[in-house]
Amino acid sequence: IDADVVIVGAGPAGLVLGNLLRAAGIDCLILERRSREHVENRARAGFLAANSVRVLTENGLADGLLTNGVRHDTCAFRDDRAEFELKYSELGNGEVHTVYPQQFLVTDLIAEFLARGGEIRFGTEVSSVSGMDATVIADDLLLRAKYIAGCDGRRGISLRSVPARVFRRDHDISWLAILAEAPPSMSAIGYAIHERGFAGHMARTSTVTRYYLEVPPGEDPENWGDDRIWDELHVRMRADRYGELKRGAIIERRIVDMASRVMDTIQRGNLFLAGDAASLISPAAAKGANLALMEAEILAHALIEALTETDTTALERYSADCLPRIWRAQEFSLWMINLLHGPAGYDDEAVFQRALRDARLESLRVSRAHQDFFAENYVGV
Ligand code: RFL
Repeated sequence: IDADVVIVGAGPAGLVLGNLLRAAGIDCLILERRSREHVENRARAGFLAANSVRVLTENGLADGLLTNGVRHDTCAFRDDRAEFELKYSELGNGEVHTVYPQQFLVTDLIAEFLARGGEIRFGTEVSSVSGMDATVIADDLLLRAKYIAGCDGRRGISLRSVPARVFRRDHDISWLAILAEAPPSMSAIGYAIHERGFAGHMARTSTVTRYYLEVPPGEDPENWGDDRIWDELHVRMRADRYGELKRGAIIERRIVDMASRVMDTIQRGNLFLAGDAASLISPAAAKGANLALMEAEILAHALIEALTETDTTALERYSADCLPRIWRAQEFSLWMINLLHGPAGYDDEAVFQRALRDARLESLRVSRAHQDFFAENYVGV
């Protein structure tokens, strides 16, 4: 045996799992194909839901987050009729987000995992995993474990070793995900619905802001120079009416396709999937990293019971525990997609869909019950 638990992937899922296992004294090894520097600089998510902050705080993983994270409690919706804000800390369950860029969290989690005596092999690519005999092949080396956690993300290898019914939906919507070296332009999360397509604004730090622009599927990000991006954001965010955008250098532009994937089981023998390997969710509701943390916590408790009390009940029902939560997040994410987008064109179907979207937005503007529903699902998992 090389380790009780081998974890494939040092993203949020694998690192939270590893830290919780180390806190219980379990011997575990993380295999990561990228370098430490690469994963510590990979900017992705930023919005941590209340449950994620609880998981991190309860397990001694929140020092950086509590010092440098920023509380976020309001979002604003704009369309050609009006702008309205929802202060979700006063709606639903009264929860808020904490904005803490994912690369900072990953950096903290790596340091803490190593401090807890864990081992990470960076630059180590796993080419196959088997849940039936609990083995991993990494860089031509065969490693044996009692359990394997597949936390290797959306394009990882682990999910291919779990025979499952796979439900996949491509929403035929793409976003250009932009990181700008510019302070946030508004205090709220901004969602702009526009006939030219959706635009979004999300604070990251006092000097970096994430923006999104809906673009045609298959678009080449290189078609979007800095000026074109800012001009398009200006139009869609209706900056003339609601306030100028603070411009700066664009430091990242990439295409993110709205897609969902759910597998009807996320375990096979002694292999368990967590995070994007277990399910893929569109970024429309910012749920991906939060689901990863939720699953990592559930899996950690189940593995600890199995390894320290030889009780495998929780492990056996791992999929059954996670899947209803995954489906709820998927459902809300699709609801957000339908709130923020409408097809272009003037045929009956396109006009009909946009009218439904406008009605949905109007209902959110005027109905307290609808706002409570939104807040509960937006910040909850
Ligand atoms: P990760 O973070 O992808 O980590 C997987 C790790 O596995 C490694 N790996 C392998 N290692 C060894 N051998 C192999 N064969 C391997 N194959 C892969 C990879 O190098 C990597 O280090 O998955 P994890 O841990 O499941 O975490 C998931 C989150 O990263 C993801 O859900 C979020 O980033 C999604 N997401 C967002 N989620 C939110 O909750 N809120 C947000 O605001 C948000 N914004 C975003 C996002 C994702 C984005 N992109 C680029 C996909 C914004 C963007 C632009």
